[in-house]
Amino acid sequence: MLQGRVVKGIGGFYYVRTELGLIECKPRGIFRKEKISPLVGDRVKISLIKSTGEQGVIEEILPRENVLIRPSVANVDHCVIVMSLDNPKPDLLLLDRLLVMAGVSNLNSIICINKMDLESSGCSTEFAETYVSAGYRVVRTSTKTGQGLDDLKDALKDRTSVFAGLSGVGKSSLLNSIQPQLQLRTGEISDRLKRGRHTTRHAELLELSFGGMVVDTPGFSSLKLSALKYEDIVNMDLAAYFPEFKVYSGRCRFAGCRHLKEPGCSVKSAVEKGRIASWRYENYTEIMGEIEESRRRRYD
Ligand SMILES: Nc1nc2c(ncn2[C@@H]2O[C@H](COP(=O)(O)OP(=O)(O)O)[C@@H](O)[C@H]2O)c(=O)[nH]1
Ligand SMILES: [Mg+2]
Ligand SMILES: [Zn+2]
Repeated sequence: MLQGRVVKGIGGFYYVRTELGLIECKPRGIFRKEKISPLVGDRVKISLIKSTGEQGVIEEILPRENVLIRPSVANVDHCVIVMSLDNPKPDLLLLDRLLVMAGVSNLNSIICINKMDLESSGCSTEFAETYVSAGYRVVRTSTKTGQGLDDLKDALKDRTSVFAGLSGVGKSSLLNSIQPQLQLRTGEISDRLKRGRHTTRHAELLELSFGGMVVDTPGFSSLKLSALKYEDIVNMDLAAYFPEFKVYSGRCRFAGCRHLKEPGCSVKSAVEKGRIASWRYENYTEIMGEIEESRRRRYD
């Protein structure tokens, strides 16, 4: 049997990239009976239909490493969270929220600070260093000057990537810059308009010429993962998604310290001493509140 990867699905057909090229497939009937459908990104085993040799049947879906709901795609290696220095200004709460969401799902994140050509004060340095020392890969790019595009390519190479970030930060422009053939539309408010018209957007995996795949819906700002919900994070565990808290959290006076109002909290004193960036801590408390709020809504 031939192995391949589903790169798109249209009207009940799935297009599977194999060593023999792109093959149009139908899923086996058993999948429908069991209410399982293949997803873009699935690794599958297919058999060829002898009469044509160009069509196939999906016989087996290999176990999924993860599944994103929005966009609907399986087996993503990492999430590229894009923000811009200006137009729009960085939304650090959104960034930290996305980092938590991705972390909870065992999805790596890289942070891309775009529109570096708009930098005047060197303000991106402190910002970048904070995330680098927390253990994230940070690339700084500009589609106008070409800065950092090789770094970004290097981060995308041989992986399956999904882009996230506010509309207007330059996600489509970045993809076009590293692969001009993509010709994605840029500078539009079309994401919202499209959604308003209820146009169904099927995710598609685009192949990068230098190796790697990227999900073609670079227009959403929230990640949704099927297996886990935001409110499933146990309060205490949220700190695990703020890697730079770790060296301090073991030294809090109370085991199970949530680093909020507890006395003798080492995380809080690290914030006071400037060893943890204050916005990271503020976002931690904000996200903690959001988790509690959504849990309350669920159980009330
Ligand atoms: N100054 C500057 N503008 C950029 C850069 N990258 C993208 N833009 C502009 O930002 C706007 C939004 O870009 P787009 O790629 O559509 O953003 P998306 O909504 O995240 O896909 C467009 O007008 C782009 O020309 C950059 O590096 N520097
Ligand atoms: Mg776009
Ligand atoms: Zn503490």
